[in-house]
Amino acid sequence: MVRKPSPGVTPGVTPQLLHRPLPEPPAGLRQGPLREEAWRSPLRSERTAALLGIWVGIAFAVCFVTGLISHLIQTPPAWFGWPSRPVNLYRVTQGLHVITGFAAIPLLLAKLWTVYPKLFEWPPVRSVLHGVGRLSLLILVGTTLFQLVTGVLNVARWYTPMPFFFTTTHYWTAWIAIGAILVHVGTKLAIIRIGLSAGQTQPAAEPDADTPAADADSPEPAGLSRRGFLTAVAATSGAMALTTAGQTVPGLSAITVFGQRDPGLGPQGLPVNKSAASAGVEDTATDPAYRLILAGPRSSELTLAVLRSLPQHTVTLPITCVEGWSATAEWTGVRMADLLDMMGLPQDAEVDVESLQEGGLYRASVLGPPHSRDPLTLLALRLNGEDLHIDHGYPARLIAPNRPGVLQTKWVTMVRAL
Ligand SMILES: Nc1nc2c(c(=O)[nH]1)N[C@H]1C(S)=C(S)[C@@H](COP(=O)(O)O)O[C@H]1N2
Ligand SMILES: [Mo]
Repeated sequence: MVRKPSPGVTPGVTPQLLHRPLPEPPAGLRQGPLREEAWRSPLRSERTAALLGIWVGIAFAVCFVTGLISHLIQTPPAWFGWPSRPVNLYRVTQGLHVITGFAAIPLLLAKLWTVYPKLFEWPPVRSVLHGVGRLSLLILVGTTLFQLVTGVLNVARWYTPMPFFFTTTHYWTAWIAIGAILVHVGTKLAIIRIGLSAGQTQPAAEPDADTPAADADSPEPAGLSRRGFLTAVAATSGAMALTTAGQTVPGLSAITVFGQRDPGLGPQGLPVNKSAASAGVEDTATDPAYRLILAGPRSSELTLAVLRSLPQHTVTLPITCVEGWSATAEWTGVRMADLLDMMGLPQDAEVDVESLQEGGLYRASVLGPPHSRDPLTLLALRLNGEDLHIDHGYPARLIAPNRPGVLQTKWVTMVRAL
């Protein structure tokens, strides 16, 4: 569509250049997939594309928001606060993140299948503007596929194909992807509206009926109907969601295929991501010389025996890994608020909780309000009625409500005022 210039305004040179039709390439090139009649599957209707687009768009929106929440919790800017209750909130947001991500895979693939003949559009480039539009689709397709592939690789803990730091890359690519999605939806609004109304204008949209189908662009196919196709895609997506959810939704673990952890499997009935051996803390964690160092206005060093003699509290809290698995357990230990008291710190102090681990991204975590003062936040010594297994952080680990697993520091040896 060429816009009429408003009176008195000379249209700029640039818009003219952008819209000017380019010469058609030689017709002899119109071979194979570029032939006029090469793509005729009536399943690829505008309505199918619009509906799949809406579904995959919803999945990506949920993924984006929940991913952003997880990112903000882990690297909180000054304006951001995350509550310590409800204790399962992060479990829900991060569970949704991973489940909708997996559910989006068949949706995105189906969507790409319905539109990929457009790759072979003729002429390939009609104008400069058309060319830019086509290039922008590369960004859309590239980033959305990239997010799903890297997300799955991270859940599978397979880092070989990712020669970059997953977390940062996945985060920034999400912004590009969501931007590309918004631009795409903006440019397609008119087509989406037509595609969606096409199905509503004709009442007899029964796929098996003899009457021609509702879509304007092509007749109902003899084989798989459009409704059948959409049902199959939705069912596949639902199956992906259900077989992923078992790592966090109790009762679904029997049908888990894509979850990497079974919430009930592992020492003391709880999965382990980082073992004591891989963290290099087997010797220091079992050393009788172990001390918990409290470094604040009042500093002290506590032996394990002293820690055990302090008032003990038992809480039921989940470990919720950013990778989507979660499992609830019963933890017993010393309240962090009591330790802050001993250190001479106010209830809303911010502290660094450091482990015996010498390197590694998750060797320490910052604990601030409201989690630091929450009575459910413990330096746990026991798990499900036994001393902590060494892989769960013996002799002492942090457990706080509504907090990502990466911030539940194991093998804690120091609480330091910040
Ligand atoms: N010191 C230390 N603590 C750590 C980690 C780590 O790598 N080092 N990993 C964290 C991650 S990613 C998770 S999900 C939880 C898992 O706790 P669990 O092994 O007891 O289930 O521990 C957290 N605590
Ligand atoms: Mo984790």
